[in-house]
Amino acid sequence: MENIKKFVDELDRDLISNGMVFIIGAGASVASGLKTFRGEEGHYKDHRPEDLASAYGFMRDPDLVWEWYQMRMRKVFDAKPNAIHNALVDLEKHNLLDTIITQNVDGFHHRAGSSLDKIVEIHGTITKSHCFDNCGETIDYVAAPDEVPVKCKCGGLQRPSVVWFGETLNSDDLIRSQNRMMRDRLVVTIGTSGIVYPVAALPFIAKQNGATVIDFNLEASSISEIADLFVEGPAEKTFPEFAEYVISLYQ
Ligand code: BV8
Ligand code: ZN
Repeated sequence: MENIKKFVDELDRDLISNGMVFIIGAGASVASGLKTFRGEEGHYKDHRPEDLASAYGFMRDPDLVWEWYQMRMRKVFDAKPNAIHNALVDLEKHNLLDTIITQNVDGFHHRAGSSLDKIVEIHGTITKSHCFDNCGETIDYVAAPDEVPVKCKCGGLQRPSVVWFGETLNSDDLIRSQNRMMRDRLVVTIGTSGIVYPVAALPFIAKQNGATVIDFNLEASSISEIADLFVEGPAEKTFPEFAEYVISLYQ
């Protein structure tokens, strides 16, 4: 904690009062009981990402893919946001949060109380599905579907409203995120391995543009190597301490 306090004390105060930008990865939901993608316990342990999180994999085996999402939806709806999500809500309440760019599809930020207009679900959400053949039919879920694959009214199949590998991200989301990777910003990454593009490029763009980057992660990654401060440890412990200290200085 001392390293965090010293770093924050020496920061240009505008960086925080301008509103911080957060880039969130699967590690931020571990404390809620969700798995990461690439850890030893990770989702991708038994399958390649392309087999599960891709349109090709879905077309080849919609049952396998829907069973995977059904299992994840059950965990998401049974789980709840954790201290990281709650600390972000506090920072927003103190006008110290500009944007949450989350790669997570669990919807925890909104459930914790973050305002929708502050959240960019840049890889979509597991709480919705839409027609694989784009007939326009969509479904909002409050629980995991009992029957999978989920059939669509048009006779086709529904698919989870997430961004799969090989699919482009929503361009507005991407432009909005890239526009914040600027010198007048403090960019904070929490629990992401920095492997999946184009989101993985954001912290590097931030550094190139003169922004300040803090990385919260259990272990070093390509992001921690370029970060101005790397806070090693479980972010559900370290990040709330950071948020509390920042709020104590700026409230
Ligand atoms: C695209 C939604 C244009 C679905 C996901 C070769 C080189 C470069 C890029 C590519 C390439 N080949 C293909 C690509 C592009 C590809 C890509 O980046 N592949 C990677 C694997 C190399 N990207 C795409 O396809 C993207 N689209 O580029 O379109 C295009 C089109 C065609 C062809 C080429 C390009 C779309 C990417 C989006 C994919 N969808 N998810 C779903 O969730 O089911 S990605 C998936 O990974 C999740 O969204 C996840 O959030 C995301 C990133 O992973 P992380 O969040 O970082 O999670 P991870 O498990 O990796 O790491 C967890 C971290 O937490 C670890 O560092 C761990 O140490 C830490 N941690 C754990 N516990 C804690 C903790 N930290 C703190 N506290 C703890 N307690
Ligand atoms: Zn349909």
